[in-house]
Amino acid sequence: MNIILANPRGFCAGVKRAISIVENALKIYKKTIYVKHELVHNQYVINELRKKGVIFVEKISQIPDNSVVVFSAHGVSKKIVKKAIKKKLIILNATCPLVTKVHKEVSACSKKGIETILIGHKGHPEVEGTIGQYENKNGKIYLVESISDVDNLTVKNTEKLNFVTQTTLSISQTKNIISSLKKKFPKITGPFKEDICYATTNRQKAVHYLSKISDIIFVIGSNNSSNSNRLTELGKELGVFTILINSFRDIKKIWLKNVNCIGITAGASAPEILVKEVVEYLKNIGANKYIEMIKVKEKKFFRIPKKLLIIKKD
Ligand code: 0CM
Ligand code: SF4
Repeated sequence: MNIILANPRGFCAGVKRAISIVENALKIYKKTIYVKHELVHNQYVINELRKKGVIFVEKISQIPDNSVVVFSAHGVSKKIVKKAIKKKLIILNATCPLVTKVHKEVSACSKKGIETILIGHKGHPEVEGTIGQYENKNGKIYLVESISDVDNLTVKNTEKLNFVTQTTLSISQTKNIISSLKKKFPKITGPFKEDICYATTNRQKAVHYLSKISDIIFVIGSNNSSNSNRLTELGKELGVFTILINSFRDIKKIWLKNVNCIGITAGASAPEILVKEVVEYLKNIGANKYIEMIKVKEKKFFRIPKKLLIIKKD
């Protein structure tokens, strides 16, 4: 059995920034750090931060007044920001800048009274945060998840309409939904392609390569992680037995019967340590040493807020 590691895989710039914000906040504020929602959708990351005293809450009302709150990488609605201000919370915003970009677009449309269509998954926190940027009572933001949602959609004014997308969607499915939107509403405006982020795009491309050589693909990630689920879905669509696993502990030996090549990738919120553990486990049960797929260097880096910078002394 050979092991092939996808590249790129794992942590993206937005996740690294979110984790640095919380870790630096722990050092600077020296008091309990509350995080609205899971900072990133990964059980291992959340458990590690819990061990350091971080408290994760779903509602702002669960946080004592004057505390420090971090908004998760997926972003929050304007209503949530107002609630946090009302409680006099110190706000540290770990929303990924690429999500904030979409927020700004929706907010601008809301101000101009341009109705907006969001392509995304109902109930996902990023979708809730993006919908929550549209505050104009005379207009609306509509959520579509599929082509049939587009078919059933009616808007107030087909002449003034914009679309945006969730950042972690399937590239191919989104392309098809956008085509049907453009067919139904020829005047619709929107991003050049979609708002799917660089990390999601690159990890999906890597799964395409991986699928050509793998008999099985392990996607390391948690089950509430949208981008990790999209990688799993893609592997399956490409005809490879693909499974989302939290860690090596989820692997069943029976899956590896008659397997020559094991492909491994990791979602944007899954740390490299989990990849290393999977590789070690597979080597222990007889796999050869791993081969890394041609490396694509991701250069994206997002700065953390200035007030959280820790100056290192020599
Ligand atoms: O959005 P998704 O569920 O993929 O979130 P994640 O925490 O797994 O990945 C990073 C992000 C964002 C936004
Ligand atoms: Fe940002 Fe994309 Fe990472 Fe989400 S997956 S945090 S949008 S870079």
